[in-house]
Amino acid sequence: MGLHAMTNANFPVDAEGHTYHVGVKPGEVANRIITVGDPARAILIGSYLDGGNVIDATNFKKYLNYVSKDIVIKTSPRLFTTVTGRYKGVPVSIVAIGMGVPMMDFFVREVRAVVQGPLHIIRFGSCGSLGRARAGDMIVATDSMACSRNYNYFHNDEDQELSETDFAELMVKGEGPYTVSTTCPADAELTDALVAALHAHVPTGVEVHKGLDITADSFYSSQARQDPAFRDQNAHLFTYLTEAYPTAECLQMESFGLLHLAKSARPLPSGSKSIRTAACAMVFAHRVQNTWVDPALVEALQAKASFAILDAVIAVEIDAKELHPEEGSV
Ligand code: R1P
Repeated sequence: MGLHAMTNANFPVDAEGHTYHVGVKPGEVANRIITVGDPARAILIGSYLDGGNVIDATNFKKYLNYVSKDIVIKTSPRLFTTVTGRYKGVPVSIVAIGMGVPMMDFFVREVRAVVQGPLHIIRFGSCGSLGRARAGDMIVATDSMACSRNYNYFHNDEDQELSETDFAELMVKGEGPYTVSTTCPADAELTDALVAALHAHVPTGVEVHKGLDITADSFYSSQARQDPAFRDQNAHLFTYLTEAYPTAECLQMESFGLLHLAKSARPLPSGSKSIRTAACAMVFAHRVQNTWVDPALVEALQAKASFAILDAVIAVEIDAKELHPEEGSV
C-alpha cells in the first residue's frame, strides 16, 4: 500500500483533505455516527440505511469500497471502514474502527476534524459480562472507566503472584499491576434514547442492562484472562474489579476512549457541546459462568439492535443552524 503525500505533520491531511488514517474528508461523514469494531457489522448496519436493501451483508468484503446513489462505503489503507447514507432521511455514518482505544482516538479526532457542528456518536460493540447480564443480553454504559496495565509495575522480573490482600492494597494506592481511571459519563439524553430504542427492538428474552463499563487496554491481561505464557499478576483482578465497582457490568476495549474524548472536547464556537456519546454492547462472553454466546443468537440480536441504534442516533435533535452555520438552514 503506497504512502499518500500528506501536508501538515501536526495533523496530516492529503491534498484533497483526507485524514491520514480514517481516510475521510469534509463532506464524507455525517454528524450522527454509529461506531463498531467489526467491518462486517458496519456493512450490515449500512444495509439498513435508506436504499441499502441491495447490499448483501453476508458477503461484506464485496462492499468495502462501494458507491451507489444512496450509500458510499470507503475503506482506508489502515482499514477504517466508513459507510455513509441516510436513515429515515437523516444523514448517518457507520464507522468500523477495529479494536482498542488507540483506534478510537484516530477515529474521534479525525472525524471531529472533518465534520462541522455537533457529533452524536453511539458505539455498538461486543463485551464480556461481569455477572448480571447473560451471554446474548445487551449492556448500555451509564459511564465508563479505563483499566490499564501498569507497565512500570513489571519493570523487574518478579514472578510471584501477589496475595489477594496485597493486590487490593496496591490497586487502591494506584501502585498495582493495573491502574483504574476515574469514571466518565455517557450523554444522558442519547443514552436514554438508546435504552428506549433497544427495549423496543431487541428479540424477546434478551435483557437490556445499564451499568458501569470497564474499558481494558488488553483483551487478555487487563481483562483478567489467565495466560500462563506471561507474567500478568492478574489472578485477583476480576475479584478486585467486581468488589470495588459493584455497578460494573461489562468489560470491553473502546468505550472509555470515546466517552473520555467527548468530555475532553472543547465546545464548538457556538458554545454547543462538540461531541455527545453513548455506548452499548452485546454480551458475547459471561466471565463468571465462563460461557460463550450462541452465534445464531448474535445474528438475530445484531440485526435487531442495529435498528435500535439507528433509531437512537437520529433521535436527539441537532439544531439545523449548527449543521450549516453559514446558511443557517439545511
Ligand atoms: C475483542 O474481541 C473486541 O470485541 C469487543 C472489544 O471491545 C474488542 O474490540 O468489541 P467489538 O465487537 O466492537 O470489536
